[in-house]
Amino acid sequence: MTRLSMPPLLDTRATGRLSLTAMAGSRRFSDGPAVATAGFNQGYLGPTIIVQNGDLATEVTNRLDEPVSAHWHGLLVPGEHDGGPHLAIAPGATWRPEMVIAQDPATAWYHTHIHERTAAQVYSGLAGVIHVADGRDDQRGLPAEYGVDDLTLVLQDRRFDAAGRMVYDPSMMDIMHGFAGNRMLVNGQAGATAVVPEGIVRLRLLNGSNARIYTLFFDDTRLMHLVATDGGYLPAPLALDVLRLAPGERAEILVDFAAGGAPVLLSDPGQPYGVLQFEKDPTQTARIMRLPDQLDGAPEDLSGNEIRTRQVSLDMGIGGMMMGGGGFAINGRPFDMNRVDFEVALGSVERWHVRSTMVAHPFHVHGVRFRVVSENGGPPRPEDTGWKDTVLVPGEAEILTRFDQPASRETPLMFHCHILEHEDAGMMGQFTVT
Ligand SMILES: [Cu+2]
Repeated sequence: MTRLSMPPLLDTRATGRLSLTAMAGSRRFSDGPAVATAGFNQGYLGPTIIVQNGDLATEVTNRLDEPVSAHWHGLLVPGEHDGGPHLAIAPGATWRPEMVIAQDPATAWYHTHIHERTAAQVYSGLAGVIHVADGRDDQRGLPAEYGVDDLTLVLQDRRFDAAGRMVYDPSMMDIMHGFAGNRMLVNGQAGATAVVPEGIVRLRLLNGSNARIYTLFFDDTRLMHLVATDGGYLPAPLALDVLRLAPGERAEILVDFAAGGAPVLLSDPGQPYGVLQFEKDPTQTARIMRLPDQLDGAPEDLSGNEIRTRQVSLDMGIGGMMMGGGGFAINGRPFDMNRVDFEVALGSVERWHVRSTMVAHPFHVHGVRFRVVSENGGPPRPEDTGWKDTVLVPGEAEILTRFDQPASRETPLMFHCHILEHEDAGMMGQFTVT
């Protein structure tokens, strides 16, 4: 049995400083030959960064031979610190945003975001997890010991060829559907087992896949108690037997391992496949033995405060094709670095009506957290009832958000499909906040 390991911790709380270096690596996944990879501060993926509210003096150095960026997906920071495609770091250069963190505790993440290169670069390993912590999880009754009862799990499917080599060679069909793998990696490891104490364990799940949507469940039907969505805690744990997680989304769940055997986390109830095997360590006493009754207060209800409604059509195929480009577009227009699509008033609340074409697209907005007010005309799924920054739009969804982070024409904020092949092909737009 190979024990699943966590990404190394990079705790910024004592220093207020964050230093990352994008670098090339080489890695063998299970028994295959070594392949070229990339990572932050290591050869594949990056450390788990812990931040708290306050100043964060950041430097990101690029030691690769092509431009990369560091987008903080889920951090509420202005456009000039967001790390989107306008903030490319040239080979050999260092980017130094003086950031201020001011938000509720959450599981966020970071990844490169260079237009037309995001899919390949993230696939190669340029991604990692961020914990925004406020030091109050003991009071909430939440497990918080990293790698012991608080596991960070980066879910990524990867494609391996017959020789066991990890490959990224998207065909036209792969771009249409998003690039899917034939093997699951968790924290960059294939076939590893997560060892847990016999009690309540917190799983911070990140869907860091390019395109795969997971519908997670346990083989022994044990429940997953959702405690946090992308942007923060729910008011109270929400018991789920299945949990859907689209690319870019995070979910924090509590799982009770006190009773029963060694469960397997699976995906897709119709055609199940294994995501992660668990094993209990009976010598380890769990710190938390019961679920908390309450977490933080209810997320703010923004309804009635919106000053305008916008339509966002996620176009592909015929609809997008008529407007030129490869058919991938938003509101008929493929992404253009030099075009600002929306101008939003700083501090205002807007309702965005988002519509998917052809397939369900995961929709992400930078620099905000939003509430989902409806999905296909009905109430949102349980997974979408908290603060979100990415939501899977099966047909249509309405979101409400307040725009509190400024963004200029030089460094606007992005909104896009988080199927990375779609994003790179043009299903992205940008907005200013002034
Ligand atoms: Cu898409």
